[in-house]
Amino acid sequence: MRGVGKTGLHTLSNGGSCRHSGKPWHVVALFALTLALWVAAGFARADTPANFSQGKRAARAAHPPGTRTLYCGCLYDAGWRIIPESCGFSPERETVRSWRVEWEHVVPASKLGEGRACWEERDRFAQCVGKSRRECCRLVDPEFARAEGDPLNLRPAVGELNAARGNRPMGEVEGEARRWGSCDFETSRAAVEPPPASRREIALIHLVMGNRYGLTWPPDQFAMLLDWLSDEP
Ligand SMILES: [Ca+2]
Repeated sequence: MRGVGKTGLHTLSNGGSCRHSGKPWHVVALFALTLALWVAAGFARADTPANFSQGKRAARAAHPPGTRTLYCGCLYDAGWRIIPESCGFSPERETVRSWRVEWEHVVPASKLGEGRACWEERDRFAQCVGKSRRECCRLVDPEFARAEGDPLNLRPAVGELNAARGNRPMGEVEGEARRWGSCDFETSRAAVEPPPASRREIALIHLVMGNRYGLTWPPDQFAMLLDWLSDEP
């Protein structure tokens, strides 16, 4: 934004010379204002990630090593590798995803795609032949691409837990099974249950994303999100 101010001032300071060319001052001022707004709009666009790759870059900057993963509260090192002793995580089935930080869509990509032509009627788009629904939406629907890359919705997660979550909604799961060491993260066929410490943030993200991209929630899920919102942070 500093650049915008500079440009605006610079343009205004040139107003004097413009006056010599016969333009009334308010035309010059209006031009300067328009230019400043145009530059500001350019800055705003540059700051808003347009897709998932740009969004991940912004998310990495917002959650550097030293912060904790969303579902298990694990720390990670400068190489974005999970430090298991920091959270009591132990993999259920060790793979490369067990130890790496991934950028989890708190509101799943399938929810962002739901109801869009690119998601529901992929065969209407020539560019989408042979592509998945998600790939198709990235190609033909810039709003989907922005939603998929919105850093607000991206949080660091243990890759294995990201995989276990899939695209299921958040919910409350019967019992207190512990599949991953002492991680308080439960799954069922219908839902996943995040730890109490993350619920308020997760609820907020759902509500803001809903507002930003016109998403709606089934009444029982909406009631649960409101309930989580009133949880202590
Ligand atoms: Ca439970």
